[in-house]
Amino acid sequence: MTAAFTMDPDWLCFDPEPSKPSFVLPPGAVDSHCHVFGPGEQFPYAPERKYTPCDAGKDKLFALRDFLGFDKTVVVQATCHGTDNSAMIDALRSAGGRARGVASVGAETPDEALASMHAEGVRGVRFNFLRRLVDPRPDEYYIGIVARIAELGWHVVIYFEAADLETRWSFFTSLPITVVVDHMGTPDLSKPATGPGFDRFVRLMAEHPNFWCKVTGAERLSAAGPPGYDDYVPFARRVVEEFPDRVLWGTDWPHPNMKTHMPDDGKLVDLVPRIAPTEAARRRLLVDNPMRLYWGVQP
Ligand code: 0GY
Repeated sequence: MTAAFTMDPDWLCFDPEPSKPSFVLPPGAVDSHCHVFGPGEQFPYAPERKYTPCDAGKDKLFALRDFLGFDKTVVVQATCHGTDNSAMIDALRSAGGRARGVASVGAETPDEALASMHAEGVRGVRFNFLRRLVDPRPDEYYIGIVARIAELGWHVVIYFEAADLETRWSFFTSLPITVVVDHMGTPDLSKPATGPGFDRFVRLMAEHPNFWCKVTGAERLSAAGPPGYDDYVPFARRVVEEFPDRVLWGTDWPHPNMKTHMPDDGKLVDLVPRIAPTEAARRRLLVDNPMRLYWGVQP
């Protein structure tokens, strides 16, 4: 018998009818941060999850990809599925080579499973440090996993609260592989983009060339809100300008844990020319960089 799941009472489901973006994405554009949720009856949510979402399966993800004008997607394992990567892998299998994956694995995940995920298109693991999403583990736990995935040439994606950067600095910077930071390290957008808080994050990127940044998360970081998300723009633009070869962008669909509004994904795409004002910068952000990191293709 399959499990039935009821989404959290305050859960906001993704926008079923986003607008067509005014900005036309370049050919070969990659949505480098999105997820699949279930459907729960086919891919049950993990018992240890911290939230139960609305189902948002691969068919809806691929329909959005085509509607917005993306060519490819990077599907990031969501915490509601724990370390059972089946829904994400199923999406990769259905994408005909047009998707790559970032998995969630544990110390108990055997090497054979990692190798098999590699064959399916997984190229990294995500470590989530947000207490509202996962229970914390000691640094050694992550270090052991990194040693194993390094052999596959994978990278690690880290998601953390800006307030934790100082205390985790030496751990993060000791990681001997490529590290991709989600949502610009979650800066406080009410502060200046050139102030000490965000300067610390920019210094992390500047001093550690193995660090990459997803200039994502407008909808979850912004206090200004839709449609312009004006407070997000200077932060993302700064990172794109300073590190043009180490930035990625994605929709973050289906936007887990949005409590105040659900973004229109078309309007999110329209942010791209504001954070990457030149065609060359947009090509790196949307095509060249993800193709290098996820498909091993040099521009
Ligand atoms: C995001 C952000 C969130 C959730 C997850 O895996 C997840 O559950 O990533 C969040 O709640 O901030 O990047 O999708």
